[in-house]
Amino acid sequence: MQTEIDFSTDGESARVLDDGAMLLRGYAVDDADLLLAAIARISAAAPFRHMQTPGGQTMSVAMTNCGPYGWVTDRRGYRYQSEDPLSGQPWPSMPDEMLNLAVDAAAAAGYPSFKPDACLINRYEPGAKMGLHQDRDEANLGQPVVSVSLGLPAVFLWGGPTRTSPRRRIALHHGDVVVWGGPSRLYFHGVDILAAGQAGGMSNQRFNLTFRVSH
Ligand code: MD6
Ligand code: FE
Repeated sequence: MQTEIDFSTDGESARVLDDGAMLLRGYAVDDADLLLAAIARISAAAPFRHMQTPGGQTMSVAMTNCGPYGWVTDRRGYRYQSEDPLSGQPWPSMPDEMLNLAVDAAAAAGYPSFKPDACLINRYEPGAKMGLHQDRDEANLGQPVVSVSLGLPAVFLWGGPTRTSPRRRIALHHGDVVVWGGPSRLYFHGVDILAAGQAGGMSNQRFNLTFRVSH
């Protein structure tokens, strides 16, 4: 079951999506240019690539990572590892501007001791999407995930505890931050097919940074 897209940009800056989950509208807007410059540096060292799912599908979203650990998927499964499989080298370090933003956003959402050791960087081009999934590859599910959206708006599909739970459609814009943990930490979610356009000084791209405590 799906409802209307929830644009709710009518002045509110933070809203609770569910118990433990909060949307901080525009929280990262002032840092966006710094974050985009950091993404350019990181992806020069660890390029965006389309990974394979364990089932053998190529993902439409291109990914890279920074920080001590990076999330990867291939025929062997989903996992975190400290080396980029393309180069065998450690992932680029997590820039202070990224780390500080994630820590501050987590604190603003009620998670004061968030110390991420992994940042997955997703790049969407028009037509890309992310199927419904849970984030469950982290050893410590007591810690939240902090998610930062940059560039084109996307429709985030926010579900519930089971794959068939009703889903809300929530527009995520340039600079929006979602923080979730607690009772909704394992809620199913995804991203609908990205439409072409321009936002945040970029054409036809959306980046999403997800910060996690992987170990
Ligand atoms: C995205 N985000 O927004 C995909 N997962 O492109 C996620 O899958 C996600 O935003 C866990 C927590 C926050 C997220
Ligand atoms: Fe996710």
